[in-house]
Amino acid sequence: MSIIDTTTPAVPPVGPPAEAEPVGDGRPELWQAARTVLEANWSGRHTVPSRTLYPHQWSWDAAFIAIGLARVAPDRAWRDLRSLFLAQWPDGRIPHIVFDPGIAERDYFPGPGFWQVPLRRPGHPDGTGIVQPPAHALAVWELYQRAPDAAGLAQLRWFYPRLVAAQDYLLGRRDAGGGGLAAIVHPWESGLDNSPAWDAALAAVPADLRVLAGRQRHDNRVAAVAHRPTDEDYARFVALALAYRDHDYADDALADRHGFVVECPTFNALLGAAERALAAIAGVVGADPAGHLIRAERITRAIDERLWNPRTGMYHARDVRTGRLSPARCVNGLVPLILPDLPADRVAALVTMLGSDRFGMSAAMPVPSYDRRAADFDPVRYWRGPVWININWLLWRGLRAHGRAAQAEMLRTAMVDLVDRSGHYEYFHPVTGAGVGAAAFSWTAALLLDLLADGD
Ligand code: 9WN
Repeated sequence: MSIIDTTTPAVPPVGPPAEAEPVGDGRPELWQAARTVLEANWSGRHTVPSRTLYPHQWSWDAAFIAIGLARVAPDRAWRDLRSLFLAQWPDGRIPHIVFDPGIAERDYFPGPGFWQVPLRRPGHPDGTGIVQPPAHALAVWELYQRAPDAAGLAQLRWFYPRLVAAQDYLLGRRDAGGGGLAAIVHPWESGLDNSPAWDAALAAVPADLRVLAGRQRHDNRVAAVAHRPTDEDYARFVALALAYRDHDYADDALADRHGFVVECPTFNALLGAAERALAAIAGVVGADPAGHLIRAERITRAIDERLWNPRTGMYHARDVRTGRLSPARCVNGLVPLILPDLPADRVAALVTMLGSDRFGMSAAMPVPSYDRRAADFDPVRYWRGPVWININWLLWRGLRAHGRAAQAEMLRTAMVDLVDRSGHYEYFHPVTGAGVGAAAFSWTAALLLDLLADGD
């Protein structure tokens, strides 16, 4: 079967609340506000993360959005995820952005003209040539569980081979280190784009500002300069994307020729979680779950062997080119908690780290993106300190997976309170809780629906 399919089922609106809908954990206004954000961010083809800052469809955003939409409009959620998978490459990769042809090139940089993906065909949406964390199998399984009807089963059958192809790509062509993990070739692939986790590896990439000449950053025009990556880092981002593009998005000999080849703990934890979700999906669609479970166990083992630092008591990104672990203590090193087969001593260490003064999880504040004690902790620059709801949602699921019910509930409540107080922002100041980045941000609204429904 071809993995490319251009059928477009009808698109149901989010619409008014259904009779059976949860009431939103006693906060109906917050529930309704989240629904309104998602309705406003529907472009007609897919949900955009933000109308101003991110006017196309993003890959891991689509997964988190589907998890929330599943609570109020499962048909819309399926449609949204399909829009992403229609841009899947023949080699299985899912582009990190699917472009809306109705949005002008100047309204997002780097747009389709920059990426020049050699895949254009009628009815096939344009995307980029890089990926984002593989959260989609998890979303598909969540979605089916919320609506396990005949239509849901048909969707599972449609998604299963495509999800398998995406995993095969990551575990095959992207195993640049040969240790059973997927490597990312660009910080944008991590989803935690500007994290200090990449600083050591990025230091080897020249920050040549000339690469920005004749190119206009869009982010700095709609968001505060102090919140966004510096021009030096942006020059590195652009140079890396150009280098990968100019090798035709090929993945051979990456460690020898590409400037950034890194194994991220969060990316790989989601890769392992995806295999577990695929095992569950396989069980429903009549495929064999065994291979997925074997792969899931292997990934957990590889994360533990390659990314654990016994001195810090947490996981760190590994630079495949040098073999070194990043010295930075970043939140991506705590997300492997979502893996149910993580060894008990590792779970205990990660939970201790979450509660330590470095991350300071409390009833008053979810977990920041970076070590609060680090000299370069920055409460407003993105991924270098602020609080993100998607990462905290994963940590919440991880705490639950390991029987830490009280801490999980504390984290859930802290997230709900934060958004109630400050709004559906892209991210939050880790001390004051003020909203930062884009307002009316889709995954914050979507995951809020899931968190509120869970409270019901
Ligand atoms: C680049 C859309 C995306 C998120 C990423 C976040 C940010 C893009 C950007 O926005 O990245 O992909 O322009 O900064 O870092 O996690 O998926 O919400």
